[in-house]
Amino acid sequence: MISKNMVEALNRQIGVEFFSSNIYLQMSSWAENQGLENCAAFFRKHAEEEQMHMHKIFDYICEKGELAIIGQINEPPRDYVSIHSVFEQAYKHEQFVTKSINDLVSTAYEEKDWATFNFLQWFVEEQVEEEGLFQKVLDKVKLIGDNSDSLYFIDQEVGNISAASAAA
Ligand code: OFO
Repeated sequence: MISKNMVEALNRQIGVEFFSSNIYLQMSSWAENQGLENCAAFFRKHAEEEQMHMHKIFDYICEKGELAIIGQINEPPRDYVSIHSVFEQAYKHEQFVTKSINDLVSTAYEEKDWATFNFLQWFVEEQVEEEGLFQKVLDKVKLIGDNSDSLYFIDQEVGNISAASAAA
C-alpha cells in the first residue's frame, strides 16, 4: 500500500535523477571538448550512476503496482566558464539532490510508509558518499588553482580520485 502523494513524490524524483544524469553527461561533453579526459570520464560515470538511481525508483514504483511516469526533463546548462565552475555547480547540484531525497524521506515518515522509508535509506547513504566525493574533487581543484597551467594537474588528480573511489 502506497499513497498517491508518495507515488507523485517518487515520480518527481525520477525527473530529478534523469536531470542529474543529463547535467553530468553535458558536463562530460564540455570537459571532453576542453581536452580534460579524466574529468570527462568522471562525469560520464556519474551520468550513468544517476540513470541507475532513476531506474531504482522506477522499479520500486512498478513493484508497488503503480505507474512510473517520465515527465518533462529540462535542458541542462551547457556553457561553463571553467572546470572550477563545473565542479562547483556539480557539488551544488548534489546538495540539491540531497535535499530532494531528504524531503522524500520526510514524506514517507509523515505518512508512516515504512517500506518506502526503508527503500529510501539507500539513497540517503548514497548522497553522503556523492556529496563527499564531489566536495573532495572541488577542494582539490581549488587547491591546484584554475589557470591554464593547472588544467593538466586537475585532470590528473580527478583521475586519481576517480580510481580511488572505484577501488573503495
Ligand atoms: Fe547524485 O544523486 Fe542520484 O540520487
